[in-house]
Amino acid sequence: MSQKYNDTPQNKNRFTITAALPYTNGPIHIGHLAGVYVPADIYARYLRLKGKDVAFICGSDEHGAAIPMKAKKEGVTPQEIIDKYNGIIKKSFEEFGISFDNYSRTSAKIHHKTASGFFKKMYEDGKFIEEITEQLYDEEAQQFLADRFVVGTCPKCNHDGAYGDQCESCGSSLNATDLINPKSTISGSIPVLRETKHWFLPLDQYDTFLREWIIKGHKKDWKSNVYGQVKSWIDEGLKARAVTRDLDWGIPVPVEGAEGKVLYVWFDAPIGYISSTKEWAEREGKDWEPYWKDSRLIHFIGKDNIVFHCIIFPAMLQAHGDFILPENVPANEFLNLEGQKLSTSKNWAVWLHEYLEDFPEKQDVLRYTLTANAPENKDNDFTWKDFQARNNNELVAIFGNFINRVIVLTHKYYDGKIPAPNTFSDIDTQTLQELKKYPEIISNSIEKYRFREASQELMNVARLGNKYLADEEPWKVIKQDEERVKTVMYVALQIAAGLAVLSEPFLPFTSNNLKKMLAFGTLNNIPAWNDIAEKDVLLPAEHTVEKASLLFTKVEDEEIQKQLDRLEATKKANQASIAEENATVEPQKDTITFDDFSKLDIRVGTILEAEKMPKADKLLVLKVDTGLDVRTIVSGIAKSFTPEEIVGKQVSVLVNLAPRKLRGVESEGMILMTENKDGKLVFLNPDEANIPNGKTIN
Ligand code: B3M
Ligand code: ZN
Repeated sequence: MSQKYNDTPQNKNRFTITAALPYTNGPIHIGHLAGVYVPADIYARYLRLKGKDVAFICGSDEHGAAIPMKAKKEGVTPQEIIDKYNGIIKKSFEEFGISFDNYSRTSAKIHHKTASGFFKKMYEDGKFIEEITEQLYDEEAQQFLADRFVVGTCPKCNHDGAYGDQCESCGSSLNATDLINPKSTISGSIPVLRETKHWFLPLDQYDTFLREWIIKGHKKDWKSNVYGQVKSWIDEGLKARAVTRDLDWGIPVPVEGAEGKVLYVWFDAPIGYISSTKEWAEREGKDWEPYWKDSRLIHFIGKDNIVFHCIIFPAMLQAHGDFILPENVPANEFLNLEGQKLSTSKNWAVWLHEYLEDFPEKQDVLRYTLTANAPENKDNDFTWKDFQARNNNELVAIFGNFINRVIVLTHKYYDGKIPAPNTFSDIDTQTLQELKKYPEIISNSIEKYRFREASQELMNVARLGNKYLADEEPWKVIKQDEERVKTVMYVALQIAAGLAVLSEPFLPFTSNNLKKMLAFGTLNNIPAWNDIAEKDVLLPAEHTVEKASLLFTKVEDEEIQKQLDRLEATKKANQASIAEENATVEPQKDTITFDDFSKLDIRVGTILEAEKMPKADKLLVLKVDTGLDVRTIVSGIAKSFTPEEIVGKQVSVLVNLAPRKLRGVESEGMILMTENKDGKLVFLNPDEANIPNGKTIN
């Protein structure tokens, strides 16, 4: 049966842009900025310049298990934690020019009320399943375990550190009871199962809706990384998810018989977008409702949040019934730092508040570097060398250099007063025509969420100006033909004005400085985005510009070295602590010759069958296709794997080990294994490399 849904607003000019609400359990780093906030800000600023009606919404995510955990670690109250990090995060956003219309907090009254109301409506409309189920319970800590309170092996990808609600390695959303070998992160103990009542969102009932909306609908224009993930989750089959938790930190479940229970953080957090919109509208004397009922809703997030924004929140919105669905969710991949995954716990990050201590006034340089190198379609790497190169070779040498030459010469020749042009040459006309194309070129990229491309097109505007000056050489021509120079400087100044406007979404501080230098404030008609294509004159003759000041300054090698040294020190500190952890590593065995080694015949094989050895709790009897034959191998892995989960797996097999009888079954080889941190066995398998059975390993 087809289901009605609403993702096509009447009003095409109203936009509700949300950026993921950061957890207030730590400050934010370049990965957050690159993945979510800079692209969202470019988009919002751009739309405002195009005259659209924009609500750019964010706020702190102050619930969830991570907050009380952090509080415990620091020996303070959860309230102190959220106040501290909300302050730091909010300040970082302001300092980097992220132009939210509103930055709220999920601890705000208005949010508690909105989220409670949302739950209540769904509850009253019978959208939840109320069920007593067995959940993981930590007997030592006397607490139910979900989300970050429990880790274990991901049932989908085998990653060891999966959390009770999500595996950060493969992105799957999980129920805590799905985890293999769960362990409490509070006490380290193995949880038991205990009964408790919860409210579940039956996601399986939204299968048809999600298929129609995302798969049959027009969502093929979503980024392929987003669409692909979502489609495969839907195809795998969705399960009901508990939207309440046994926890004392969060929004109380607003129904009777729910004492001691709160809303699951991923239930309340996205509703935070609505609460934040309400808070903003109230302050501005506006009506919030059109922004959630007749508006183009765009969610900017990182890839680990895709399932929540493309499946769970839309299912909630659909169940609630009053609201519009997102038009797009342009999630980014992850940013690495100098080749390694950013990590808060390993302090492998560039923290925004620290960056500004070393590079005050260079907010735009970071914004630009992160945009030019954004992890749009694949994970990407931030390196300090690239940062230096982007600054010195592009911002200083192209953008800054062009503007500086224009302003300095305008003062040198005309005391800052723009000269009236004479007849335009072909080059002049072509150059001015070229400039006119850029608003559309840049718009096209931004509207497709291709911010890297857009930032390069912006730089091409500066390149256009630079090339024009280099070709026309006003500093030489001035000696022979003063009249010609007037025209050249006039044309160059039009390009400078274009740059001032077009750079605003990307480089807001620079754009502002440049507008001041060009004395935009004293113009009768301040150029707008569309004017660059539509008007012949952006800066009229006789208009006086201010004195030149440098828009960008060089980043020296020593400054970069300082950052690299700092990271090197972090690496050393991390290695030292790993060495400590691994102090029990077995010593190396005696040296063997190559001939000794080459006696081992190790091959790739596939496990065809597996069953438990009767009356032996450690042993599995396997049938393995070695490429040479199908043989029986007895393996002591029953504690780490069930027979079902290993059938079909490719493994490394030592095939020429002398056969040996184990409990009466002859074993004709050995599967190579190792142990992970938690003592679980893992295969040394060629994993997904799709190698033919029988290939030798050497
Ligand atoms: N706080 C998760 C994150 O920072 C989460 C986003 C909420 S958006 C509604 O990854
Ligand atoms: Zn996983």
